[in-house]
Amino acid sequence: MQIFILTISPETFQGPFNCGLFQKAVDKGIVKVDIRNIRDYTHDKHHTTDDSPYGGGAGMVMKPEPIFEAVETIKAELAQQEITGVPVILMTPQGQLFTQAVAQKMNQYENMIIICGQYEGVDERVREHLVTEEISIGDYVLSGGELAAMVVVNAVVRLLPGFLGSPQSLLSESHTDGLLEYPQYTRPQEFRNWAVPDILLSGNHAEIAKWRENQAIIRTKQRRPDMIERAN
Ligand code: 6GU
Repeated sequence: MQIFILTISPETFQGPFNCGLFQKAVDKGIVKVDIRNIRDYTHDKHHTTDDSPYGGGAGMVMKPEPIFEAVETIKAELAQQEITGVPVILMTPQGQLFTQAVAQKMNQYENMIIICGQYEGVDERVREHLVTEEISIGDYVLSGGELAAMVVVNAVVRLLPGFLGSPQSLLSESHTDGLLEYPQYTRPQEFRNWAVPDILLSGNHAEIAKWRENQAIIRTKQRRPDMIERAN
């Protein structure tokens, strides 16, 4: 998978993409991340990426020209490798809510371009004529789309084959089947007088599976009744 990220703040991405499992995935060639500075696609002396809104009002709006030029440059590079139809995703609090189902859909993309919105937003012509999807990570406002892009990229990339040591863990984790995950325990069997549930030590795999399913349902009912309504 190849992910292009357009941002006015490329430094922000240094931490999350350069350590741990993500770095390993890059080293293994599972994912390639190409972070590009939108400023590099400006042509004025001050490398202007934003301007005040027409009609007045507070804040700044991202200008369309550098964003179009950045996306068109990447598309032209990809077209040389006969790659076309690349999704262009805008990170914005106005977008579709990002869920595990959306992560699974995006996990199928071979290539994608992610634009990190900033300030009060981006010029509407970017949404109308360049972007194919808009994504929000939740009902709150961040100062920029960068953190949201990191969240999305992490959730999508960890689903790629070869990312996780034991891919079976993807099957039982929270949100995959519309439920929260059951409680997990590891050694020691007794810690400060708190014991691991007997059933987990029984070796009876059918009973353990039943217990876990039950726990997942109880837990989801208690914490996320909204999810129970949607689960079957
Ligand atoms: Cl994608 N961007 C910003 N700026 N704020 C957000 C968001 C995105 N998703 C939730 N809040």
